[in-house]
Amino acid sequence: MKTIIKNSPIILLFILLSQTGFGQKKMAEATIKTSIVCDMCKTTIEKNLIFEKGVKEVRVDIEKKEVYVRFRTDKTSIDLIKQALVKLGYRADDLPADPKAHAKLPDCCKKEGCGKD
Ligand SMILES: [Cu+2]
Repeated sequence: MKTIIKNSPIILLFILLSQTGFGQKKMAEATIKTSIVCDMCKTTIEKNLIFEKGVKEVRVDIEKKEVYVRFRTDKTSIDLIKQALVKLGYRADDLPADPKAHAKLPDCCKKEGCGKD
């Protein structure tokens, strides 16, 4: 009995933490409009964005010009992911591509507004 009373604040704390979702992997997903046109763009984004902290899944739809991401909300945010996309040289919703990063893209990705609009 003594130990139960002694431990009860800890048990209570655990119940409280589990209810507030502390320590749980909170996932979110988002679709970002971007400025891709070719397979190279798709590869660049998929290969790089997946290494961003907290990003669990990246899918690029060339036809729709969209990037789908699934990520942990305790590790990153949609804004950080958009910034990462901008730094890769692509537009992310209303954020324009980083000009320096865009200049470094493969030639095919600089044509016809690929990387721009
Ligand atoms: Cu491209």
